[in-house]
Amino acid sequence: MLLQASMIALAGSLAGYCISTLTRGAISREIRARMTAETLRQTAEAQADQDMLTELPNRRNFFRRLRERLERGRAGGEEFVLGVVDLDGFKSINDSYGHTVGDLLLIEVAARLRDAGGGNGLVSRLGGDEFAILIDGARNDEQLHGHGDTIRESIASPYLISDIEFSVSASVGFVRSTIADLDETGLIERADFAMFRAKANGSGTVIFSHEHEEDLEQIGRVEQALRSSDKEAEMSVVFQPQVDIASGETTGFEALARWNSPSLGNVRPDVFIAAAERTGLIEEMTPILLGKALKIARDWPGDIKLSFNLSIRDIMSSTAIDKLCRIIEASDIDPARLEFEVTETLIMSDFETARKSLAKLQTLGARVALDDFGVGYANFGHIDQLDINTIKIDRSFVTRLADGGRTAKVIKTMVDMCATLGVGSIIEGVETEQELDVLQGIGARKVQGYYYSKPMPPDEIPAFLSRRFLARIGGGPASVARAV
Ligand code: G
Ligand code: G
Ligand code: MN
Repeated sequence: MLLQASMIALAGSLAGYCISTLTRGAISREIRARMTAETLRQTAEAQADQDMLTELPNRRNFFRRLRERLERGRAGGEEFVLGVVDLDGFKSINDSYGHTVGDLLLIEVAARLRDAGGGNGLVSRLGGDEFAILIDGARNDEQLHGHGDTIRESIASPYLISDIEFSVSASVGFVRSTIADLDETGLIERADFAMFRAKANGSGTVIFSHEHEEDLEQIGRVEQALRSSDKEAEMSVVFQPQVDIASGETTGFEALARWNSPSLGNVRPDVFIAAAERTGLIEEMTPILLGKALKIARDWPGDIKLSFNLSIRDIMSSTAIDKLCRIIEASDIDPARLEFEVTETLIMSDFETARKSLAKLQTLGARVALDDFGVGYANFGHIDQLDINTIKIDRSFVTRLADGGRTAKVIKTMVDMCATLGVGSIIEGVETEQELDVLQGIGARKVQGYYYSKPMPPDEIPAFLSRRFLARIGGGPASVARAV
């Protein structure tokens, strides 16, 4: 199934490439004429309040009108609803068919939004593929969901551009002007937040609520504490073993970040890592965490490897990746013992930059792993294009083993495919003996999960390694030599 899916993905991108090359010529001629007129208009409109591409009111204009509406509201005027509409899947059309097609699509989206926005709705372009609407008057949840559906349906019907059919979908976030006493930035932020929620859970339309306000406050507290944190003192790394199922031997550990904040206590890693990415503080954090992990791993037996997670910002800037390379070089660790984990989603945001950064790590001798494989694109083509060394099969597969079905076969297909490609595989999230038995049965190689150990502090590692060694050889004096 997976094989088939990845072949379809490959064939799809190939076909897309051919079509886009053929049509690009025709489209660019069409657009060139448009451009000449456009250039003339641009000068005239440079100071104007209009978005030049879609001819909708632009961001600046929208913010001004929003401010006016808020002031009127405060003076006892009518309440209103702010909506933010963001396209899903626009970037991939832009990337594979060119910006010309992207531009034509945006023009059409704008026209549809103008119609669907409703008679009294002011529609504007905030930038990129993000639009805003202002709807006068009070609306209940049901009405807003209905309005969101109308907008999304109008955007979702196919687009015909130079005889090719395209489709995109949209996510919508609404916020009522009465939610709190906010300025225009605060209100847009909340509509954006609702829109991102809609995008993340695939629900289409989300209305900003008081619970969302609490989430925002929590996020604000984490970001604030992170800004003023002493990362060197407050952050640490714990380690989870990776085990070879056949021999039962620990082959390495994955480093996982922990943050004990003096004001917030222990903050969940997914929460503070997301906050660090949003605020850009990850650029300061990753070198500190990597430094700590390397220093600890230096004391391990020479055959034990270290895996380390990287974020999007770590590999999207050459300054950031160069800094990490220097830290690796300055450590006493053989880079061949290091593996850096990145996710596919992260790589796809800018494939070429990601490829260059990962190649820098590999030039040093380090390895690269694709983390959480199978939940995102699951494109086996990426393994080749990026020269990936290891695939980490997402733990959701092991979780689904209990349901029976074909999950075991899907895992086996992935493991076998990795073996054929000469790529390592690690199955994540193994929690029970039963799961381990199934995995052993299908010829899985390496696993990671609570069954062997939860992430542990560094001082527990020597005892863990010697215990596992004793278990393997059945105890005895020889094992003591290995116990560090
Ligand atoms: O430990 P766990 O709850 O520990 O980790 C949650 C998430 O945070 C995982 O997706 C993991 O990949 C990520 N993560 C853990 N440590 C780090 C780190 O040092 N850097 C980055 N970028 N991500 C990390
Ligand atoms: O995204 P990444 O694979 O880096 O995430 C590692 C995360 O998985 C960490 O949060 C770690 O604590 C968690 N984890 C590791 N083993 C298991 C397991 O067996 N079960 C569950 N539920 N989580 C696990
Ligand atoms: Mn990981």
